[in-house]
Amino acid sequence: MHDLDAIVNEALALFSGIDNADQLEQAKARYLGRAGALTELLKGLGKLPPPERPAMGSRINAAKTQLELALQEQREKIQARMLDAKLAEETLDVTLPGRGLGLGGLHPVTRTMERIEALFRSLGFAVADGPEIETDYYNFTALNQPENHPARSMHDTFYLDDGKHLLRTHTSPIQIRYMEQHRPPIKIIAPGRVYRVDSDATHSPMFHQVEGLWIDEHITFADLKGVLIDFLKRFFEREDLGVRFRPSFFPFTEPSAEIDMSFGAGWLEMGGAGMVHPNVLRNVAIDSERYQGFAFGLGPDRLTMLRYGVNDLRLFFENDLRFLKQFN
Ligand code: 2NL
Repeated sequence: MHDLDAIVNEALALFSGIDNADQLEQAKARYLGRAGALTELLKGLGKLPPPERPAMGSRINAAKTQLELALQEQREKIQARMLDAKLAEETLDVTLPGRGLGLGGLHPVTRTMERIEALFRSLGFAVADGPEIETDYYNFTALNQPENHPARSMHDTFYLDDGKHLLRTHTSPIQIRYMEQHRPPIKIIAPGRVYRVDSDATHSPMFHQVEGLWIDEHITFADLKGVLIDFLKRFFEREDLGVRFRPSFFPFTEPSAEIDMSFGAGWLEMGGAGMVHPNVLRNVAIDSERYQGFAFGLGPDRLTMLRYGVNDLRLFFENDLRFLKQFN
């Protein structure tokens, strides 16, 4: 029957030209739907002479099956094309380098602080801590610093508005507090931030200090020298390092000395030290006839500048990543 072949050929041609799933289903309806061309043919079977009906019926059913198969094939083609397009659009180059984890690093002064703590721990020192906001008593009075000492002036020290508190100007108050709470032997370092009214290429209003204290029945100036020379040699990894103790004065030590280190042609001041003044021991109720010891103060910012060759202290506190990245 020409009619049937024509319909099938027309449908096959139509289906194969469609690349959209919705349009394909609409096209299907035109042949296999309720009022579709093949459906109409089936409905017309009754008008044929009875002997012709079975053969025509099976031909129409075969045509239906053929169209269903063609439709399924076209559906799969459309789906495959859509998947290809999607994959092309969402291309991922797995060979590109990763974005990295964006890890941070330790500040150079923090590295120095940790190094100082590790070195003194290896010499048997414990590490003590305390508040940055202090009272006049712990910062000055307990340290035998006279009432009229220039360091106490508002010109040199940051005072809080309450008139009672100040920002500690050294970490000595940590050690006073520790001595109030512990009896000798006492062997500690006190690292931390300190504050003074001062600001230029070599002074920052906030800077760092590490003080140390060793009190026992028989600690002498020789112990002071031994500990500090050993520390400086190990910190700078220089066995031939020159260290010099130059007579000086601090209200809280007697005798007192500045600690110098040979650097190239000359000497550089690294900190101060001395035997703890008997008045300071008396203030924390330690028997100064039975016990004695030494104390020292070092500048970790200065130590960091020398170790890494940094010439301006302010670079440490500007937090410019171009600077900080060089240490990690
Ligand atoms: C310096 C000088 C020094 C001390 C700090 C101290 C602490 C107590 C008792 C006695 Cl609790 N002394 N500390 C002693 C001598 C010097 O620091 O130039 N620091 C950067």
